[in-house]
Amino acid sequence: MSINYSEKIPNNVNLATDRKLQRALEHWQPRFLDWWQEQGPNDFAANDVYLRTAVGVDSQGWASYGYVRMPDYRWGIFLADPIPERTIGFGDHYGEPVWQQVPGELRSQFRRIIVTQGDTEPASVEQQHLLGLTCPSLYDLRNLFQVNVEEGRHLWAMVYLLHGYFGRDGREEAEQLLGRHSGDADNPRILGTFNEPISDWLSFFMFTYFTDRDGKFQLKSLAESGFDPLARTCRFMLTEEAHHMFVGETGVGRVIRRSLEVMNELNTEDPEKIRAHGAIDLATVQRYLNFWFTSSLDLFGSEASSNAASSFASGIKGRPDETRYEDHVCREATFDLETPDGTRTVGLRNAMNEVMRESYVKDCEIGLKRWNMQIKRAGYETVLRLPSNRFHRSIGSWAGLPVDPAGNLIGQEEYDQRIADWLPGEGDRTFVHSLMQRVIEPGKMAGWIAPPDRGINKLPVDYEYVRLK
Ligand code: BYC
Repeated sequence: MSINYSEKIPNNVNLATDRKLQRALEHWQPRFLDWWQEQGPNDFAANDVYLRTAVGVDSQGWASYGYVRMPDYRWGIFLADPIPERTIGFGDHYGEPVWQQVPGELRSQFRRIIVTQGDTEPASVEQQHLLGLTCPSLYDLRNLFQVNVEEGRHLWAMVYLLHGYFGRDGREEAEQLLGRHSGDADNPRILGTFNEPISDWLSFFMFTYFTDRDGKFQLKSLAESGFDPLARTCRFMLTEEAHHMFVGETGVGRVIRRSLEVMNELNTEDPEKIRAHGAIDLATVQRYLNFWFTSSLDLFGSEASSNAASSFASGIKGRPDETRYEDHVCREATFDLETPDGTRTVGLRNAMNEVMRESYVKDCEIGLKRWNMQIKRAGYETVLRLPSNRFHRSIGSWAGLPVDPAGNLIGQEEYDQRIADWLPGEGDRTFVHSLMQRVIEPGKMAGWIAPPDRGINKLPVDYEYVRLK
């Protein structure tokens, strides 16, 4: 289905044929733009940015590139093409035709999940609100803005579903998506990680590596949904999401490469000397990694969850890549959970959050292997590690317990003494912030990060990706 760009809201859902929905969304559009102006990267509203915009929903050639001022970006509603005669792939309704409307009895559960998904999108734009002011290069500045405008579009994707399928309740929820704010003491975003500040670029790269990857897994599981418009929306969002994780993986990789260059140059592994030379030592990289990885683990919810069981049973949310499993009903199967009180056997349906978390952890390891290879090739023995999924948790049975990164339960006193070795502390943040000086000459990089291997869309690295003048 092609995208119609002649309408106020670009779309491939035949919006013009549903006047009521079109009016409701056109009413929401100026509110979105007001929110973007207040909470988005507004210092750059007048600048041309080299951005990609979706022009189709095929995996091949789906985007076009060109200079756009961000407030003029064509945020729209794009669903992947329907799969003919698609059936529900899991749970109690396995094999039945997918739903084109939300079944009445599942309305509030679907709404809750769509609102939770929708809430993360503007939250991340709010978290990154000021990062543009300290960009390490024009290339990175452009990538930040690309991520921001696409998170804005993902908000549109969820708002379309709320307006189109949930009546007045949906419209009210869509308003509230612009009313909650990341880190707001009175009206925060729903999930923990999305209230954490992202005020430096190392955090941004960790966030796009680890937290956007939670997005990948949650979207994959919703792409399995029995509610077909949700499944199709998420399938297309995944196409855009891949670049966000690329920004994270290459961003962290470039920070490491620069540290290794400085280590070689000075012939030292001493963090103080590396810092004094303006690069980020690997121990600090590990602490930032520990923070964002564990915070992102919380985003999967509790290990044993009746919500997860009921979402799976009723066809709302499957497992990522559901087809790779043999049993799609999972009525009898069980799962052994390691809890602080020992092994606990629960029904597999109740353990779906943990099943997803396990797949997520495996996927996280891929980038670590690449980063560690870089370190090894440079001749160093340091190995970056994902901490245990029991460490530094705020959700689930390990929440709030004094566990070390290897997963051992230790005394609270020892934990408090050693936590500064494991998570970024005040000193780390002050140091990392001190490096965040803006570099805007095309092709130049801040001293704490190596240049990327290549530019965007086959352009050179020194292309003027953002016109600041
Ligand atoms: N923080 O039974 P439980 C993305 C709540 S990222 C705070 O343990 P359940 C993106 C939970 O909501 C992907 N609260 O788990 C990335 C529930 O509250 P209610 C986002 C939490 O229900 C980067 C209660 O605890 N998408 O797209 O299975 C940039 C009991 O929950 C947290 C989704 O998450 C937490 N970490 O929930 C931009 C998909 N964890 O309802 C974008 C939609 C749990 O009792 N969400 N709670 O008040 C879901 O599928 C599910 O709601 C959860 C797990 C994955 C969150």
